Amino acid sequence: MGALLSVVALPAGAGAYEVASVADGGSLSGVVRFAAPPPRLPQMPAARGVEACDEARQAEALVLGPGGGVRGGVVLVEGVARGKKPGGEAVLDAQRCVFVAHVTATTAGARMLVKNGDAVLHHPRGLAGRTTVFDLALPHRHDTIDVGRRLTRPGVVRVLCGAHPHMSAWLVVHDSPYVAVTDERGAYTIDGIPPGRYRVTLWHEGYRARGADREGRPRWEEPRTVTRAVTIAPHGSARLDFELR
Ligand SMILES: [Cu+2]
Repeated sequence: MGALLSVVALPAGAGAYEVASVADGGSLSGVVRFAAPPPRLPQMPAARGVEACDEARQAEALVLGPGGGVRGGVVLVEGVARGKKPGGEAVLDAQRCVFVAHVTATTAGARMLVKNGDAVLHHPRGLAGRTTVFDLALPHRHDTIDVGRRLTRPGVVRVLCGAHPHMSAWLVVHDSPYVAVTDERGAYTIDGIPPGRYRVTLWHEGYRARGADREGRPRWEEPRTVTRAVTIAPHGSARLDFELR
């Protein structure tokens, strides 16, 4: 949390992000790969006596696709003060007692819906470090709350469920819309970037377990970050790959 906040913090004196047209924007794309034998992930604790929720599940801290592509990495282009409009609202759903998606990227102040897709009580809690950002009881299927107004600052929010200790997700809140989550192949694309030279950071939640807490949730290492520099030419297509190990 602290690490990413310092990485993505706006420079002193910079104002809030401003929407402006980007006539000559370029794109950045690449793949995040796991370049070592993957660690064994622990099982997540099962919730007791709740239908559809009571099976033990594999942790989602590291999900690899073909060729070692890492799903759920977040790529952030830093320091873009003016540029494209943030996209539509992001949605974090609870489906069959799993948060979908496990990792979501959003822009500070944008709509961010937290939903219950199940006919059981879910109780999503968002934590930025030790600060509770939201704490929602969603007792019914289709209950939906917009938490966008609570996500006004860049940073990383860990989402847990007060009813089901195996459920967890991450929201990465960026200071601009120039952010993407890698897909099942580990690939990402960010477009409409104003030409210039940027620092680009990969964030990943971390995947080495360090014991478990009282409810049986694995304790994980700190999130990983890797920062590189890239130049975006007018109408250009830049490529930037990352490796984790
Ligand atoms: Cu739940």
